[in-house]
Amino acid sequence: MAELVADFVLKRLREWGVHRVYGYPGDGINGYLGAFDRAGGDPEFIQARHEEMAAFMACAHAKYTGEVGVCIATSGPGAIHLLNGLYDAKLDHAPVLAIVGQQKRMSLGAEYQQEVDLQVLFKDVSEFVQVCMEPAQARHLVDRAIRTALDRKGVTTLVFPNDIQEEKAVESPPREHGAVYSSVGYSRPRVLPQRGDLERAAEVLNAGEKTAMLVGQGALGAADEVVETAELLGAGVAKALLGKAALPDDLPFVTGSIGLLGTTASYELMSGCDTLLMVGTSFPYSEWLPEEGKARCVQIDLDGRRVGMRYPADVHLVGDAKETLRELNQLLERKEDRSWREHIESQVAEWWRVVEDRAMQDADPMNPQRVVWALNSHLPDDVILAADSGSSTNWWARDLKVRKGMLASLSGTLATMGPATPYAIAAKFAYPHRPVIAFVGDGSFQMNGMAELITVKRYWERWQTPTLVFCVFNNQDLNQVTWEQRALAGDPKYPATQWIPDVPYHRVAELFGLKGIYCESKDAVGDAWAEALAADRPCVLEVKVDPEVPPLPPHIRTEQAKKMAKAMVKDPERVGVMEKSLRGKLAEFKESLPGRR
Ligand SMILES: Cc1ncc(C[n+]2csc(CCOP(=O)(O)OP(=O)(O)O)c2C)c(N)n1
Ligand SMILES: [Mg+2]
Repeated sequence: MAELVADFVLKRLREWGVHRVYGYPGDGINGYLGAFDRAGGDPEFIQARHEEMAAFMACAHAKYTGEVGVCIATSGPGAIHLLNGLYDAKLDHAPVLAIVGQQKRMSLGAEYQQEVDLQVLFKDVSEFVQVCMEPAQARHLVDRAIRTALDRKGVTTLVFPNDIQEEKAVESPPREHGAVYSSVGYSRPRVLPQRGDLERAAEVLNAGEKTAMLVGQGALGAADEVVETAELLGAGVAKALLGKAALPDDLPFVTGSIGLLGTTASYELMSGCDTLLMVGTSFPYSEWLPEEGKARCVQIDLDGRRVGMRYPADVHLVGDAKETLRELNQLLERKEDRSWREHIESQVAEWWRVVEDRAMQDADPMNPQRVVWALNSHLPDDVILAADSGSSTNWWARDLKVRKGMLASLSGTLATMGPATPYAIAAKFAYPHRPVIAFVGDGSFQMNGMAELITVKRYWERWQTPTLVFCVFNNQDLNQVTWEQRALAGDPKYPATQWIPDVPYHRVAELFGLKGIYCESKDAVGDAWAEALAADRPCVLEVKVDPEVPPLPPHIRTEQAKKMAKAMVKDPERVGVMEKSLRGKLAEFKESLPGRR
């Protein structure tokens, strides 16, 4: 059979190094389904349960590998389902290509069945969106879409009416006016600031006496350089969530996460510093950065649009984190007075004591912090971690000690529910020999995670090692929001919106032929982790945890404490919450609890 447009597109993807496309079928992409069959598994169509999950998987592929992730969905409803996953990629700057079907060209504009104006719909999420109306267009559209996704670190979308997918392919356009000849290939440039700007940055940093560094996902792969900078400046280093794996947590000057989900050490670092060096991060919450005017600031970002956006910078450096730090380090003088550094290191040591202390406190039936703390001594060297959005993200961010060589990601900016399960699956496809662990709330697991276990059931036996653990935090609550209601709105927990039904998640896993482990005992949770990680198949480790343990921010503002106190008057869980809050050494809460002044 003559090669069709869909065959040609898949061949072109292969030439771009794309070997896997996450998707869900529909007649809007019939032409592609046949082409995947003819492509003999390269690229391979990986069937998710839902298009949004396919988009999360493509996004996770991009986040964990740095390559472009690709997903495909049918016209109308399938395309619409992709969007949340694509926005996750857009907001976290992950290169993803979405291929979507559309009705036949001759029906467009006729309010035809499943006809949605996809170019308009995908315009906001995409750096580049085009409809392929003619076979000769396919070549440059694929090249342009992938190159744009990689270069802009964002989403691109190609819409293919279903009849064009089955037209005869045109490898090389006719040699005539209007023809376009594009090629496969992209080389990431070496981006460096001007010498004079590096010198200005060095002046600021050398003059600082108490330097704080904040690193984000832009610093992934630049650990050696970040460590050298921190050593020279006597600085402490905090990490934005997407930069969790940028530096190991066993370094004594790494203060860990920052912000609401952050550590007390990061809070100290930011509130006490006189100089701030931001590297590859657009951490959004300015209230966790130094007060305006309190610190001089140097910011390094690869994208010039994002420099000077979060904290007023004195020197705005546009450049690659690794390369720029290398140059900068040569201009830095080693800070002889190490007292600030020693202060930060003592804060870090104190923080880890607090974490352990909080994790050891009793709760009913189990303290979720204990679950995470116990994992630290079982974390395999080359593990890949994923987190969802919920209260367990707090523990994932604060309590988990990543080491060199590990990878970690989540929906950092969109903070959507639902990504952990598909992220973990995509991690396993990208690195089938590495262990993968996902932290998932019961709300998220009900929302979509459970269904994706069916995807795991389908594929797991092909992975070189079966180690894939979904740790499901069963608290029968949409807990993160319950706490936000209390602390931000001053409202009590409202069971009609917050409570969720109990489901035996470990048994669901067993029904699907996977392993299920249930644990509600703090003394057994270490062994449960060991068993899950040693299992001969993917595993759901269901942990029954207490929703009344507060996901404490590192610093409680008076306003929040007052709201909490107001919420507590009518809260159905007030007794437990108050008791556990006090146990958590929540002095600030204690001061304003009802009955106290
Ligand atoms: C798609 C989506 N819907 C709603 C929210 C708001 N939200 C954030 S966390 C959360 C609760 C998640 O509950 P669960 O997964 O059970 O985790 P928990 O907080 O209980 O640990 C909700 C509803 C969101 N971030 N994304
Ligand atoms: Mg929950």
